[in-house]
Amino acid sequence: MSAVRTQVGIVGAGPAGLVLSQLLDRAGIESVILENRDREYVTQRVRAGLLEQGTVDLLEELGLADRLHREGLVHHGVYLRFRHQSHRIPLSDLTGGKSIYIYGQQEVVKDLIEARLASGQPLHFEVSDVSVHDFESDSPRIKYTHEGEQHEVQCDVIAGCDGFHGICRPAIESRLQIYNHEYPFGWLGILATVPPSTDELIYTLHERGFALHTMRSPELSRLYLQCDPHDDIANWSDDRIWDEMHKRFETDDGWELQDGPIVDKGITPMRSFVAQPMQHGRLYLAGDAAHIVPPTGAKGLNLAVRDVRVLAEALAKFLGDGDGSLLDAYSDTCLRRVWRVQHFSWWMTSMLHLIGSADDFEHELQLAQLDYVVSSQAAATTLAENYVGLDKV
Ligand code: FAS
Ligand code: PHB
Repeated sequence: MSAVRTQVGIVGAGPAGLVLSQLLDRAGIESVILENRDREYVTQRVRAGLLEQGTVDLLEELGLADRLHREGLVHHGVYLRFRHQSHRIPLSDLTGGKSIYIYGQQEVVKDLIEARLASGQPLHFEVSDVSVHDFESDSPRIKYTHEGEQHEVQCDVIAGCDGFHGICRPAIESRLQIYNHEYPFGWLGILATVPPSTDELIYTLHERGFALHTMRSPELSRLYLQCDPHDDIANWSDDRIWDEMHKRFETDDGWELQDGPIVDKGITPMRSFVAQPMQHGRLYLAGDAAHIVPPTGAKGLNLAVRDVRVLAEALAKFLGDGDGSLLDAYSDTCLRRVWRVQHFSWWMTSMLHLIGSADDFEHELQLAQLDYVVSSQAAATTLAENYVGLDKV
C-alpha cells in the first residue's frame, strides 16, 4: 500500500470539494482530492443552474468566471405565476443591484476541474472503497483503492465534500443531531433543445401543481414540474410531459410555451436535511454532505460554496498560524446561514407547491401569501434578498 502526505484530504469532486481546493491552493495549502466517479460522469451530471451573486463573485476572485461571463445568462428579476397571471419580482432593484446567473453546475465543475488539473495538484477520479480513519487524532487518514491498488492519504484535516450519499457523514453520524424533513412530492426535470419561452425564470403554482421554467442557454430550456416522488420516469412520455407543462403554465394573457425535443429527464425527491455539528475531530463536512435543501430556492450549490469559503479561511489560519479558533467555530458559523437558507427554501417550497393534505383554507393561505409577496415591496424584498443571496446572516 502506498501512502502520500498532504495537509487537507478532500473527499468528493463536486462544487464543494473543487472550490475548496482552489481556495486552499490560493492560500498555499496542499490538498488531495478523491472522487469515486469518472471525469465524464461528474461533468455531465445535470443539477443546479442558478448561481447567487456571491458565488459568481468568488469564482471571479479565483479567476474562474471568464467562461461563465461569456456563456452564462444574467437575470435581474423572476416571475411568480398563480391564478394564471404572472407577476415580476425586480430582484436587482430590490437588492441594490444584485443579480442571479444562469450557468449549469456541470459547466462550473468543468471549469474547476480544468483549473485543478492545470495546478498540478492531485485529483484522483474513479477511486473506490474510500474510508476515513483517526479523525479524532491529529493525523487523520483516508484509505482508498485506485486501479486495483490500495492507497492512503495522511493529512492534518479531512474535508467531507462527498455529497448526501457519501461516506464522510455516516462515519460520524452517531455523534451528530439529524434533522430530516421529506416532502410528499418530487420534481420531474427536463432539458429540452428549444429556446426558452421566457426571458427570466417562471415559478408557477397551478391547481395541477408546481412548475418551473428555467434555462441553460438561448437554445436550451430546463423545466421542472411537481410529481409523485416515487413515480417512475418511464411513466412520463415526452408528449405527456409537454401536455402537463402546457396546462400548468397556461395564462390569461396569451403567453405561449414552446415545446421541443427532450434530451434529458429525471425525477428528484425533495427533502430538507441538516446534520449538526458539521464537524467532529479533524473531519469537517461541507455542502450536501451536511445539508440538503429542496431546489425551489436554488440554494444547494450556493450554500456548498459558502461553507467551503468559511472552511478555507479557517484552515488557512490553523495550518498557517496554528490558530484553531475559526476552525473550532466552523460549524456554528456555517449553521447560521444553513438554517436561514433552510427556512427560505422551505418557505418557497410551501408557498409554491400543491400540498395534497392541504384543505381549501390552507390553499387560500398560499394564494394570500403570494398576493402579499407580489403586492408588498417589503415582502418582495424579503424574497429578493434571500434569493440573490444574503451577504450577512
Ligand atoms: P455533490 O453531490 O455535488 O458532490 C459530491 C461529490 O462526491 C460527487 O462528485 C460524488 O460523486 C462524490 N462522492 C460521493 N461519494 C464518494 C465517495 N465515497 N468517495 C469519493 N467521492 C465520492 N443547487 C443550486 O444552488 N441551484 C440550483 O438550481 C439547484 N438545482 C438542483 C436541481 C436538482 C435536480 C438537484 C438534485 C440539486 C439541485 N441543486 C441546486 C443542489 C445541488 O446543486 C447540490 O447542492 C450540489 O451539487 C452540492 O454540491 P456538493 O456538496 O459538492 O455535493
Ligand atoms: C435550474 O436552473 O436548474 C434551477 C433554477 C432554479 C431553481 C431550481 C433549479 O429553483
